[in-house]
Amino acid sequence: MSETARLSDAIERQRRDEAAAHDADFAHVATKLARRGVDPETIVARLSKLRIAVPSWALGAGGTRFGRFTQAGEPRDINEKIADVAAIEKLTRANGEISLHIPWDRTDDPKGLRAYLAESGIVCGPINSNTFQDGERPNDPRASYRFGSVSNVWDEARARAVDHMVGVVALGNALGSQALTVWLSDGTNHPGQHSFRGALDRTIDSLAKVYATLPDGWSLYTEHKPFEPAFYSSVNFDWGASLLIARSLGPRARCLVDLGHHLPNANIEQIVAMLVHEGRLGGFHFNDSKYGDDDLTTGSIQPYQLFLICRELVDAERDGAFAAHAPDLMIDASHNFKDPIEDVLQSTEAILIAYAQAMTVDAAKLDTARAENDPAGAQEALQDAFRTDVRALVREARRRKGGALDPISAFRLSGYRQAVAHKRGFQQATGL
Ligand SMILES: [Mn+2]
Repeated sequence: MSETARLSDAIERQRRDEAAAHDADFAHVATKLARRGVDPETIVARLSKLRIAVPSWALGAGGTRFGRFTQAGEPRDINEKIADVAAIEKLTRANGEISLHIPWDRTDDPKGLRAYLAESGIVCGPINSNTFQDGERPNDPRASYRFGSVSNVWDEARARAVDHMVGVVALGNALGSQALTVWLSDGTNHPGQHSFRGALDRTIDSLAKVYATLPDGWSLYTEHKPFEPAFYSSVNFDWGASLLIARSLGPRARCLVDLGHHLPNANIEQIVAMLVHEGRLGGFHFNDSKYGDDDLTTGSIQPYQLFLICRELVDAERDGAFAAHAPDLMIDASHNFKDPIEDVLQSTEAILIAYAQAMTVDAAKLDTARAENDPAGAQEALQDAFRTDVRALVREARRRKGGALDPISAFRLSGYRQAVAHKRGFQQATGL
């Protein structure tokens, strides 16, 4: 039996066996929400339109600088990565998009890759340019990214980084993508190493050259991060720097929020609200963290923070703030112990649940509490929604689109991993 047939079979079996329990759960939550004046059908309809991109680099096991443990059946090339995304999409009906990373996913045959994407029912989401992993260039040290890429004081390194990004835009365009995500490792380890203002100027100047080549309909996302790999200063270190860069480039430059790219206790939902306010929220890299850029499963550590972020999105959508550009939703995680597909399924489920919960907030109650300066009332409105078990709404949205009621158990039931492990063995994909 093919892997696709295995998945279909497991999805069907599960839908049959769990139909009665699901129907009862759905009726229960629908009744509860009706009492709050919330229409469950509106939520199901909205959930069924959400699309969460899977990063190509999250389909193999991640690792740390202390080592990496390969798992059986990891994808060996870009086609096998796309096959895994298609499997995830079959289960969830919410992940029909892949985010590529160049050069990890470099191809000499963009036409063939585009055809394979189309055949697999997967679209090419925002594409990432990597200007942080070139190693040394013994014959051309001034073109190395060792001391930065677009912010480097040496012209050769900046030109090389700009050329790479322009090439990534061209490749992305050939594949049907509409956005370039720029995360820079540029920064310093030592006070005084470079001029903060000079580095910002050079960064804006370089990125302007990339921005000028963006095809129609494209966006450029700037992704901030406070530290790592630079441990004293990063050039694009927070949402303020990211917004400065985006504003300097033009209206199609927007800021991308990676949840793990903040100092501990940063109020990320407020950062999201500020970027919405400025019309510059480009998209998200969803993950979760305890200490730093931990890249853990979305919603596994701070589900309330995820809910509060989604509430800002629901609020912004209600106010028409996304008329010009709706943020791209992407997962950016790395898992050292879990099956990578199961991790993506869990992250997707967490985002859908948080989004559904955010939609169940009694908006009138919250508005009244704010108008009356009633913080306890505001908390009640939010936490009443956060504590509502909305999983049946998420399952119903998936059921109507032909997906699995419970993606992880259907995935396990299908034997997909064992089947691909038999073919792929223990080979490591490129990437993290
Ligand atoms: Mn990221």
